[in-house]
Amino acid sequence: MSDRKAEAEYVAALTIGNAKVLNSVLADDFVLIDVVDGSEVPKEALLTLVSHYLCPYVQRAIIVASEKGIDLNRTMIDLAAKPDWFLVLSPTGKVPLLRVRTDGAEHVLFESAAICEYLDETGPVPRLVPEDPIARAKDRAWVEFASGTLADIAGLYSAPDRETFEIKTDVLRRRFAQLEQAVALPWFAGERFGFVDAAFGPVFRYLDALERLVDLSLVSDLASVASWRRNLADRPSIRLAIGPNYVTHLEAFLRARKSYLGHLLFSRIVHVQHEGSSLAFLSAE
Ligand SMILES: N[C@@H](CCC(=O)N[C@@H](CS)C(=O)NCC(=O)O)C(=O)O
Repeated sequence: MSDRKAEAEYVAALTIGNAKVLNSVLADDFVLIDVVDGSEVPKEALLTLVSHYLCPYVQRAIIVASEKGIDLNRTMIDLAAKPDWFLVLSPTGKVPLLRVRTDGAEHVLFESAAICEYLDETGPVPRLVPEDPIARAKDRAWVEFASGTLADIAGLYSAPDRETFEIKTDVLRRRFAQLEQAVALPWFAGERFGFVDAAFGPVFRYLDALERLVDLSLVSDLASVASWRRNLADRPSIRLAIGPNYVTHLEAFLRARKSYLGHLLFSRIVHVQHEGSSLAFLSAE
């Protein structure tokens, strides 16, 4: 190996925090990054996650990368005005996408499950996915369960009327009761943090935001789920998977829904006329 390549690989490995993986995928013409002052930025990053700041599926990929010690570059897009380059790259029009530059070529991975598996397989050991086929199959199934839970949460905050809202609340209550039977603690599968934990971190974040706005009591009498939720909230990879304004943005997103929830929250806003201007307060109700 030439001195130049060895040095470059060393620097790139430092930057990515994962020498084993990235050394094997570096092409001869890769760009160096100054890890000390960050002054040189690569023309094309090795791993770039195309993201949206609120997306729970994006968070899964960020959590897995963080657990594996892999740095991801991020490109945020506005899902309400998707850029043309994104529509060309993404077969589904959804985030996350992972752009992987390897051997001078670029690959675009889509679907959070595929992205998480790629990061887990190419990152350093230990693997987050269990070796045992039964444990692995269970993990996959519960990750799907997490996606179903996110869909039900979306159903709840989008419910057009009280009846649908209550049906969705019951559906979610049943889902969390099922989890109570399945969770091992301290993590979903016991001592090993895995994909199911990465998938439920963002689910509980939604729940935190919803519960700050309305009293749903979805998990109040579920001791194991409550304990797991606390463990997830404290896990650095989960805490750091969101930006500083995430909570404000998420609450604004939920409040702005043209839905029963939006109506419920809006009706709790008391408008007061004061010296010709209208002031809005959240009622204590
Ligand atoms: N099954 C996909 C779901 C991803 C997903 O639903 N992403 C949402 C944002 S959280 C999205 O991009 N929505 C844009 C759209 O549907 O147009 C995955 O796991 O990656």
